[in-house]
Amino acid sequence: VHEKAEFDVQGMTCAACSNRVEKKLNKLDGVSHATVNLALETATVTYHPKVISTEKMKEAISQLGYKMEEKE
Ligand code: 9UX
Repeated sequence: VHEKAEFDVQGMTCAACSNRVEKKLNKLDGVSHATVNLALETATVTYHPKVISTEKMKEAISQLGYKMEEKE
């Protein structure tokens, strides 16, 4: 079963940034689909919660130099 998470992403200033974040999220095991909106500074991720946690996603993105926080 898929779950959907929405995040605020800080630090993206151009389209290459948002592409980088989007590609990284899509490469993670357990992520089925991720989209990043540069203008809104958001990421929407559909994932398998038994395979990956939102914590792991945040870690992966912080390694790229962006800050990602889950929306409530
Ligand atoms: Mo664009 Mo993002 O030149 O780090 S790729 S600002």
